[in-house]
Parts: sequence; C-alpha cells; structure tokens
Amino acid sequence: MDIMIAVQDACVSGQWLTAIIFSLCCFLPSCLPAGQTVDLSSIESVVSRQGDTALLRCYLLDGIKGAWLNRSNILFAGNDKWSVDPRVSIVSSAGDKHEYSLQIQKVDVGDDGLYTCSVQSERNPRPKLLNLIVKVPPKIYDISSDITVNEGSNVSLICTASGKPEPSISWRHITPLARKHESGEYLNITGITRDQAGDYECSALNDIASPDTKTVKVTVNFAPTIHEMKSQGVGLGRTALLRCEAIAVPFPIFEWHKGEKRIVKGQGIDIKNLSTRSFLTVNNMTEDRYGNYTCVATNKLGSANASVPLIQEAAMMFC
Ligand SMILES: *[C@@H]1O[C@H](CO)[C@@H](O)[C@H](O)[C@H]1NC(C)=O
Ligand SMILES: *[C@@H]1O[C@H](CO)[C@@H](O)[C@H](O)[C@H]1NC(C)=O
Ligand SMILES: *[C@@H]1O[C@H](CO)[C@@H](O)[C@H](O)[C@H]1NC(C)=O
Ligand SMILES: *[C@@H]1O[C@H](CO)[C@@H](O)[C@H](O)[C@H]1NC(C)=O
Ligand SMILES: *[C@@H]1O[C@H](CO)[C@@H](O)[C@H](O)[C@H]1NC(C)=O
Ligand SMILES: *[C@@H]1O[C@H](CO)[C@@H](O)[C@H](O)[C@H]1NC(C)=O
Ligand SMILES: CC(=O)N[C@H]1CO[C@H](CO)[C@@H](O)[C@@H]1O
Repeated sequence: MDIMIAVQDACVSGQWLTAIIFSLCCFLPSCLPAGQTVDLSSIESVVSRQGDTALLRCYLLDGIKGAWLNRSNILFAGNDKWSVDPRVSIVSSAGDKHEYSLQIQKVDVGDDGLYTCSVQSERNPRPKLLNLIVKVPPKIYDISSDITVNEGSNVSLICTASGKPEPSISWRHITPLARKHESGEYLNITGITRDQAGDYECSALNDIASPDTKTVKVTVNFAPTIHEMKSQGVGLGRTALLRCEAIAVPFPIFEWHKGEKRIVKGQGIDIKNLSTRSFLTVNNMTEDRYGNYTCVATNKLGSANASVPLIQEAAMMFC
C-alpha cells in the first residue's frame, strides 16, 4: 500500500526518482494505474550466446530521460550508473530518437531474465520490457573411457553434456553403415559381438551451436579361428611356403608343428608373422620335410589349429 501511495505521488509530482519506482512497480499488476497494462506478449526476446555481448535496444524521444532495470534492480538512471557490474554500459547516440541501449559484455546464464527500459515521460510512462535469454553451446563433460571387453559381454557407455537449452544426446557407431542408436545418455549393448567393435561417437546438440562430439573406442576380444591355411607343393631342393591366417583380437601368437614336433627357426626354416598371419618358409626341401604341418594360433581367450600336408610335386594348392 505504501508503494501504491508512492506511485500516485510520482504520477502527480512527476518527480524523477519516484518515477523510477513507478516503472519498477509496473511489474506488479495490482500496482498498475488505471488504464495501464503491461502486455506480456509485447515483451521482446533477446537471445545471446554465453560469453557474447548482448545489446538490449531502447530509444528515447529527445529530451526524455530513461532508466534501465534488471528485474527490479536499477542499473542506470539516466546516465548515472547504479550497477557495480563493470560489464554493463549504456550505448547512446544523439539524434531525433535518442538511443539508450543497454550493453552487457560476457553474458552468462545468471543474466537471464527480464530487463526494463523505463521511459520517463510524465504523461505516458511506458516501460519497454526485454527478456534476455542466454544460451549455452553444448559441451560433453563426461564420457566413458575406451574399453576392452570380451565378446558376449554387456556394455554400457555413458555420455553427459551441459548446455542451455539442455542438449539432446545421440550415439552413432562409426562404421561404413554408421548405425544410429537410440538417443540418450546411455548406450547399452547386450551380448556384444565382434562386429560391434569400433568407435562410438556421442553427439550433443542444441539449437545454439554445432554439436559437440566425442568418441569412445570399444575393443571386443575374441578367441582365434583359422580361416586360411595353405601350402604349395614343391620339388626337392626348392623352397616351400606355408601360410596360416587367423582372425583374433588381440592378435594371436603363432606356433608351427610337424606331427608332434614344434618347428623352430633355423636350418633353412624361417617363420615370419604379421599381425594375423604367419608364414613358414622351408628352404632347400628335403625328403624328411614333407608331411603334415599344423599351425596353432593362440591368444588369451583361446587357441585354434589347422593342418595341411606339404607334398612333393609342384603347383598344387590346398585350402
Ligand atoms: C541481473 O540480476 C541477476 C540476479 O540478481 C544477477 O545475477 C545478474 O548478474 C544481473 N545481470 C546484470 C547484467 O545486471
Ligand atoms: C547381460 O544382460 C542380459 C540381459 O539384460 C542378462 O540376462 C545377462 O545376465 C547379462 N550378462 C552379463 C555377463 O552380465
Ligand atoms: C543402461 O545401463 C545403465 C547402467 O548400466 C542403466 O542405468 C540404464 O537404465 C540402462 N538403459 C537402458 C535404456 O537400458
Ligand atoms: C640343400 O641340401 C643339400 C642336402 O642337404 C645340400 O647338399 C645342398 O648344399 C643344400 N643347398 C642349399 C642351397 O642350401
Ligand atoms: C595332420 O595333423 C593333425 C594334428 O596332428 C591331425 O589331426 C590330422 O589328421 C593330420 N592330417 C593328416 C592328413 O595326416
Ligand atoms: C588342435 O585342436 C584340437 C581341438 O580342436 C586339440 O584337441 C588339439 O590338441 C590341437 N592341437 C594343437 C597342436 O594345439
Ligand atoms: C606374435 C607372434 O606370433 N610372434 C611369433 C613370431 O614368430 C616368431 C618366430 O620367428 C615366434 O617366436 C613369435 O612368437
């Protein structure tokens, strides 16, 4: 009620400071003088990105004073700065319509809200309301670390992001097919298969900036299987080559056997292995080196073997 009286006084006396109290008062519907309403739909929205400089525009008629309020706090009364915030300033320009805009540097989410440019005209005090909306680009702040699991395990990946408006999160398996998964912070895979190994990209998106993305590498371990074992029959004194190819994660260790005997390097025999392949070279074939060769591929999850005969005579292929 006291305020009500003050407002009436302001309107009657037209005094400067009390007029500010008047505009302050205009937020409260009960406080509005007869015939004056604040049309909420007329509130202008100003969207700014966190860290940017926001400009809230206001123009005054020549000779008319203005004031700026942040919610109900006076920031400026005319050109007198009431706010202690160094980021706020008045942008003014002379002219027939005098600019009296409020500039806020390095806006942050705390600056969000209603600002009032109060135009001090005795006859028609008309506050201009501006709603400052500060948006924040999406940022992934937590994501699962790269993981190694055994085939058949259940995998749960998590990705969390901040931003305003709150970003939506989606996952994508980076393969030539680029399979999309359901959206959400979690990506749960039940009984993972070797085909599901690889990079998973988490993407956080809102309407303010391009999405923030991060990837998690999922390694799926599985026991070896030998999918190719070849030998080429050769004549005496020639060089024989045997090839063993396995698939396994992690890469297998290869061993070669002939019958019960483990074959070692030396005496014309060479073993070379390349990630998932192993090559056995037998120089200068002798009679006793013909026979059944076995390749054994082993990793921590298991072992596999395959055998192939090395026979005399040329140009014969075994698969
Ligand atoms: C506006 O008011 C809010 C709440 O008091 C404050 O956190 C913010 O810093 C103010 N912003 C400006 C630009 O005055
Ligand atoms: C994986 O998830 C399935 C279904 O939720 C469950 O039945 C199974 O026990 C889980 N396996 C492991 C190893 O936790
Ligand atoms: C995924 O797994 C997490 C934790 O393991 C669980 O909290 C969440 O509810 C699961 N989400 C779905 C969609 O199954
Ligand atoms: C191949 O083996 C035979 C019999 O052991 C030997 O006489 C010959 O010198 C060897 N040749 C080569 C190139 O090693
Ligand atoms: C070769 O050796 C493996 C293992 O010792 C055996 O299972 C296989 O029957 C042998 N093959 C031939 C043709 O002798
Ligand atoms: C080859 O595999 C069989 C079973 O698949 C196993 O019984 C045998 O011992 C293996 N041989 C070698 C040399 O590892
Ligand atoms: C990883 C692997 O299979 N290493 C083998 C490569 O070949 C040599 C023989 O030349 C073996 O001793 C290694 O174990």
